[in-house]
Amino acid sequence: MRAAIMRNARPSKNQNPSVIRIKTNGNGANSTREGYTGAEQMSIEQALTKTRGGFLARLFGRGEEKLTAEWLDSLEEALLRADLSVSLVDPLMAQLRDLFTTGEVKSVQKALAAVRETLVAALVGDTRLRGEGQQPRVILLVGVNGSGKTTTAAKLAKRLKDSGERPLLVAADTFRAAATLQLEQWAQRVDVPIVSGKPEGDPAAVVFDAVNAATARGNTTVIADTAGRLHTKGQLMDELGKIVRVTGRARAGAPDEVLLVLDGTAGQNAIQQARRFTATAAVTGVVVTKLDGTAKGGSVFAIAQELRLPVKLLGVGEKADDLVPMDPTAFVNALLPTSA
Ligand SMILES: Nc1nc2c(ncn2[C@@H]2O[C@H](COP(=O)(O)OP(=O)(O)O)[C@@H](O)[C@H]2O)c(=O)[nH]1
Ligand SMILES: [Mg+2]
Repeated sequence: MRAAIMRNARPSKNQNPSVIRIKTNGNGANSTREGYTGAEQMSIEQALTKTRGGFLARLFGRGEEKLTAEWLDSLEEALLRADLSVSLVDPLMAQLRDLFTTGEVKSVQKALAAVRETLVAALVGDTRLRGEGQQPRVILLVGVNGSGKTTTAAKLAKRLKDSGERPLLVAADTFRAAATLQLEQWAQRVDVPIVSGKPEGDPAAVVFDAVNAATARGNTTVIADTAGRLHTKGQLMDELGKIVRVTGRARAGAPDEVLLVLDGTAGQNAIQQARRFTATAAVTGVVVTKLDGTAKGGSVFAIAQELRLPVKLLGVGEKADDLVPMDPTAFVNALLPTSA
C-alpha cells in the first residue's frame, strides 16, 4: 500500500543522486553546464562529433554574422541530414523564415538561439529516473537484439554504484546462455552483484526472485536485462507483458521504469520498432545508444517527439563509464555549440 502511494508521488529533485541539473543564464543558449562533470561533458561532446562534424559544423565555420536566406537553407539541410524529423524541422524553419522576413531576427546568432530553444523543448518529459526511494527501485531494460541492453544494464549499475547506491543486476535473458554469461562478466567488471536465471527458465520468475532477493539484501535498485526480441514476434512480446505484470507482484507498483533501449545508429528507423514496444510494455523512457558511432544524433529529438517519451540516458561508447544522463540543454549545446 505504501509503495503504491509513493509511486504516484513525484520524486524530489534533490534526493535523486542521478539527477543532473545545469544552470543557465536564462535564455538557455549559454549554459554553463555545471551539472555535468567534466568527464560527462567531454563524453557527450565527443559522442556527437560525427553528427556535428558532418553538417552542422559548417554552419559555424563561416564567421557569418548577418542572417541570410541561404544560411537558413543550409541550416534546414543540416538539421535534416542530422536526422531530425521533418515534423520538427518544418515548423521551426517556417517560423525562422517568418522572423527573418519581418526583420525580427537579423543575426545568425539569434537564429541559432531560437533553434536551440526549440530543440530543448522537443526533449519532452522528466529525464530523471523514476522510483527514487522505492525499496527496491526496479528498472527493466527492453529492446531488440543488439540495441545495447546488456551493456546499458552494466553501465547503469556502475553509475548507480558510483553514486552510492547498492544496485543488483538481473540476467533475465534465459533463452541464450551466452547472454547470461555476458552480463555476468560485466557484473564482475563493474563489481555489482547479479542474479541469473536458469537456462530455459521463466524470465518473469527470475525478475520476481531478484526483486525479493534485493528486498532481503537491501539492494536499492534492481536492473533487469531482458532478452532481445523482435517487435514482430507476438509471443515474445506477450512474454514481456508477463514480466512487467509479475514484477508488480514482487513489489506493488514495480517496475518503476521500463526503459526501451534504441540503437542510435538506426536513426529514425528505430521509431517503428519502438512503437510495438510502447504498445506492449508500458515503456516509461528511452535509452539511445551508440551515439558515438553515428552522424544521426538528431534522431534523439525525433524519438522523443514521435514517441512522446523522455530520452533518459545516452550511450556514448562501449566502456563502463560511457553512459550519460540526458540533460536537454547540455545535449543541445553539444550539438549546436554556442561558438565555433
Ligand atoms: N560504440 C558503442 N557501442 C555500444 C554502445 N552500447 C552498446 N554497444 C555495443 O553494441 C553491441 C551490442 O550490445 P549489447 O549490450 O550486447 O546489446 P543487447 O543485445 O541489446 O544486449 C556490443 O558490441 C556493445 O559493445 C554504445 O553506446 N556505443
Ligand atoms: Mg543482451
